[in-house]
Amino acid sequence: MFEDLLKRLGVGPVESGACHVRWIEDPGGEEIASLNPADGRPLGRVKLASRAVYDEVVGQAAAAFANWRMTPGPRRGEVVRKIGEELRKHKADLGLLITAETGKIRSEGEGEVQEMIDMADFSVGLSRQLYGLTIASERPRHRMMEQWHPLGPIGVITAFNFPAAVWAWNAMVAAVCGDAIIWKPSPLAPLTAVAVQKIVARVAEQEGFPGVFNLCLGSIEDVGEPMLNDARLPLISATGSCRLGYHVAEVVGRRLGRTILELGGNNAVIVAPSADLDMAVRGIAFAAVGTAGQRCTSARRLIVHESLYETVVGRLAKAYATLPIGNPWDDGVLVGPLIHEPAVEAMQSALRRAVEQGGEVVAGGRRLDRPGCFVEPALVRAKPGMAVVAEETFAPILYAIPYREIGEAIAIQNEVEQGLTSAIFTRDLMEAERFLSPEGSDCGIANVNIGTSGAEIGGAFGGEKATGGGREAGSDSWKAYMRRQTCTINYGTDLPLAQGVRFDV
Ligand code: UN1
Repeated sequence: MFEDLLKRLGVGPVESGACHVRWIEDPGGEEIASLNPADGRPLGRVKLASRAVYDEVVGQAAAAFANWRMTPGPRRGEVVRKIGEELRKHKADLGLLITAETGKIRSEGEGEVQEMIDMADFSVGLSRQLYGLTIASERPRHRMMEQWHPLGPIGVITAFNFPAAVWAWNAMVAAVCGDAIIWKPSPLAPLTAVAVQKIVARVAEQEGFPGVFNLCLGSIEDVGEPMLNDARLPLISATGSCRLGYHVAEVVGRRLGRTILELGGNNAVIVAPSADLDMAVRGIAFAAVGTAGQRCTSARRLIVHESLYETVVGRLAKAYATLPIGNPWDDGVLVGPLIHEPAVEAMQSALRRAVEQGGEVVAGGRRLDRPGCFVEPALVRAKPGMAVVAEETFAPILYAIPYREIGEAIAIQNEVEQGLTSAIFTRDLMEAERFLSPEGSDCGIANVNIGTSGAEIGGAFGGEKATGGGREAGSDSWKAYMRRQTCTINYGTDLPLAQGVRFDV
């Protein structure tokens, strides 16, 4: 069954992980297997790029950029529109591949492809809206304007948990902005990257723009580090852990390159006394156990008003007890496996520490006795100040903390080092507005009566503090993929200087 799926996507049993104007048959690096986290069996194999092939890919991308940057924006948008059309045709198959490789359930696998399609559509519109400004000049017969130019070939580093959508957030926007893209995907989801690249490279070639979209799957030594140090790449957009982000910021910063960082989250949901509890419980459950807690937006902390604490914890514990955990391909399953063994171990270790620090596991937490990386999502009663609660464990653990008044809830919500997403369930207008005010949530995303995960692409996505500060996808995130130029034009016959300075020679 799986072989047929790969065949329909044009992916062979052993694939190359490197593509520029054409696929590089032998990219020179070692061969890795992609494992199905639901049973540990290999889904396919991919050959990594060597250091020399990395250099070749960037060289080709730079050459393609020289032509692409002079192609009108709306024409670039047309190429992206065709990519969106192809993604639509392959939505079901790509969704299944994402499910097989990451373990996310089928509707989430397809949802991720939808997110790519949405990004293509958004970017097509954007391709006619890369607006600059006209600025009033202080000098007579002068015109000032601000315009936006393509930036260059850029590096995009993505994580396993959204192996396709996060690439699309970056690549679809960057492409209409006139950049060429070099994609370094996660080695934990290489087949999804190969399948997406097959589609995109085909369209780009048919449209006469090979080399705009490039793939370079490789090790940290051969591809990752060279990419960060490569002065040919003015921008590196990286998604992953805070640890990764500190390193990327430091290395790219040393050469004064730009970064867009989308790192960890330790996201909280506040449940206030006036909350609609049915809605809150559903919203929390999706945010905490959806994608088996492996979204950067997953809810990891629950801050509940003391008057509702027992009720909310009780209702969630009941919901957790009947969660359908199993093969993500099967209908009705809501929780698939974790990505690999180290994730299972990290979860078990965090739960052990939680108990040592005075927490109590009230639901779930065990590993299932079957092949694959299956765990029961865990709900933990926690006390304020427990050290483990401040950590982002990339697994379904939800720590429930009581609070007395809203100011205290907001302070708890803000006390972690990350600042990605946040949510409050309340029907009290003043409380909701306080949460959204400058003294409210300190996160890049703040929701009212919605959980922490599942953002739409129309908004700018990203967070503050140790989340890295980058913004991707909608709104005016495109500006990070372009360079701004301020131009002043003198159409007079005099040469007046700004600020009234006189310099007569
Ligand atoms: C991520 O986990 O890296 O808001 C991104 C969400 C998704 C994206 C998550 N649209 O949950």
